Amino acid sequence: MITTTAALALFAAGTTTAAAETQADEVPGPAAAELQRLLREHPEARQTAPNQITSPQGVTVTVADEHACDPGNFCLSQHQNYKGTYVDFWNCGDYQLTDWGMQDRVTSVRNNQTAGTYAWLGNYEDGHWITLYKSDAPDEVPHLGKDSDKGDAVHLC
Ligand SMILES: [Ca+2]
Repeated sequence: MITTTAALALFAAGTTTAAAETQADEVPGPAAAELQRLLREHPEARQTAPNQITSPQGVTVTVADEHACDPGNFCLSQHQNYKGTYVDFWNCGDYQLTDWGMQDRVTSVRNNQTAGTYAWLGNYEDGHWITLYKSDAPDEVPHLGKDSDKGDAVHLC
C-alpha cells in the first residue's frame, strides 16, 4: 500500500509532483513537519486529510486557519476566535497535550460534547495542577486571556 509516510516523505523532500504541490499549497512547511512528527510518535494514527491526522485514542490534530467544532467534540485552538492549529477530542479520558503538539499553545476552547458533559483544561506549575478552564457542554471561550498558552492536559467526562 502507499503509506501516508511515503507521501509525506515525498512532500518533505520538496519534489515537484502534482501530489506534493497540492499538499504544499495546503500545508505550510512547519505544519507538515509537525504532522510528520506526530505520526512518528503515534503509530496508531493515520493521516485523514492533507492537513490532518486522526488517532483512535479519540484525537484529531488539524493544521488550518479555522474550523467548526463538530458535535460531540471538545476542541482546542491555537489562536483566539478558534483559529490556527486545533486539536479535537471525542472520547472520555485524560490527555497530555504534549502528546498532541499543543502544550502551552491553547488560546481558545469549545466544549461541544453531549450536553452536560464535563471538560477541564489544566496547567501544571510548581508541582500542582491549576485549572485554566472547566465547563459543562455546551460552552466556548474565544480567548482564555491570561490563561492562554499555558494548558498542559485535558480531562473529559
Ligand atoms: Ca503549561
